Amino acid sequence: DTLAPTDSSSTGSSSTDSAFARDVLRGLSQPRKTIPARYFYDMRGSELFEAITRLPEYYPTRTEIALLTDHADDLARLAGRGRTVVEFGAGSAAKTPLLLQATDAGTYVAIDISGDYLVQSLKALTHRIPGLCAVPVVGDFTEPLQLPPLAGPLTGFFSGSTIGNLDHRGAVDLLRSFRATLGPDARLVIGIDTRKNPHLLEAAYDDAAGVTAQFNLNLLHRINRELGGTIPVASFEHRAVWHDGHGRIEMHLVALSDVAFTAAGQRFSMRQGETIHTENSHKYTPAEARFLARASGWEPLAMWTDKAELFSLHVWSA
Ligand code: AVJ
Repeated sequence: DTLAPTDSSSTGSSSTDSAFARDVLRGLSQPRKTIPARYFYDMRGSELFEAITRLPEYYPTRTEIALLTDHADDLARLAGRGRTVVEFGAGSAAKTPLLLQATDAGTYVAIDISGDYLVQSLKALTHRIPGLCAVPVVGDFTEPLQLPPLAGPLTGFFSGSTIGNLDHRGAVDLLRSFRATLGPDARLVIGIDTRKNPHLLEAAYDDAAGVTAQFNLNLLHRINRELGGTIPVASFEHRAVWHDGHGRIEMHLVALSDVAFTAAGQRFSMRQGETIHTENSHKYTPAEARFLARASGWEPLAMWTDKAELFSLHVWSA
C-alpha cells in the first residue's frame, strides 16, 4: 500500500513555490547568474529527465541498472536483508525495485521534491511489488528532513550520481547528514558517475536529439509558468562543457542576444553570450569516491564498475 504523501516541511507546498521565487531572484541577481538544479524537476522536467535516461548517449542509467542486476547477491549481503530502504531523490523509482527485491525490503521511504511525480511513481512500484509498504515524503533532501518513525537499521539509496550535483564540500556535508538521518549501523548504496573521456561526457549532456537542451530550457518555461516570467526562451541556447579542473560537466543557458525580462516580479537583463549556470555534474574516479566516503564519516564496503568504468556502484557502512 502507498500512504498519503507527507510534506517534510511544516508549511506545505506554498513554501516550495516561495522557495522557487526566492532562489530564482537570488540566483539571477548574482554577477554570474545561476539557478539551483533541483528546480529542473517539475512534472515536465521529470518527464524530460526520464527521456534523457533512455538516450543512446546517456550511459549512466543503463550502466547502473546493469550493476544493480549483476551484483544483486553481494548487494543484499552487504546492504542488509529485510531492512527499510530510504531513497533520496526517488524520481521515477525505476531502479528501486532492483534494490528492494534483491534485499527483500518490506518498507520503502521515497523522498523527492516532485510530489505529483512521486505519487505516480509509487503507484507503479507498489503494483509491481505487492505487499510493499511505500511511504512518499515530498521534500528537498538537502534540507533537514522530518522522516516518519522507522524501525532501524536502515539502508539509504542514492542512485544516478545525483551526488554529482553538489560541489565537493556540499557533497561531504550531504553525505554526513544522510549518515545522521539513517542512524546506527546504516548502509548507503550510492551510484557515482566516473571521470572519463570528455567527449563521452559532453555527448551525454548534449545529445543529438536535443532532449537535454529541452530539459535545460524547461527551467525558463517553468519560471514563465510559475513565477509570471517573460523570459524569451527562444533567445537562449543549451550549452554543456567539461571543466577538468573542477572535474565536472557544467550546464548553462546562453543568451543569444541582449535580453531583458521579468521573473518573480523583478526586472533582469543579460548581454549576448552571458549565461545562467543551471547545473554541475561532478565526476569521481573510484578512488576519489572512496575518499568522499571517508571524508563524510562512511566506511566503504564494496564497489563495482562496468568493464569500461563508465559508472560505479558503492556500498558504504555507517
Ligand atoms: C540526475 C543529476 C544525476 O547530472 O547526470 C542529466 C541530471 N542533467 N542530464 C546528471 C542530468 C543533464 C543528472 N542527475
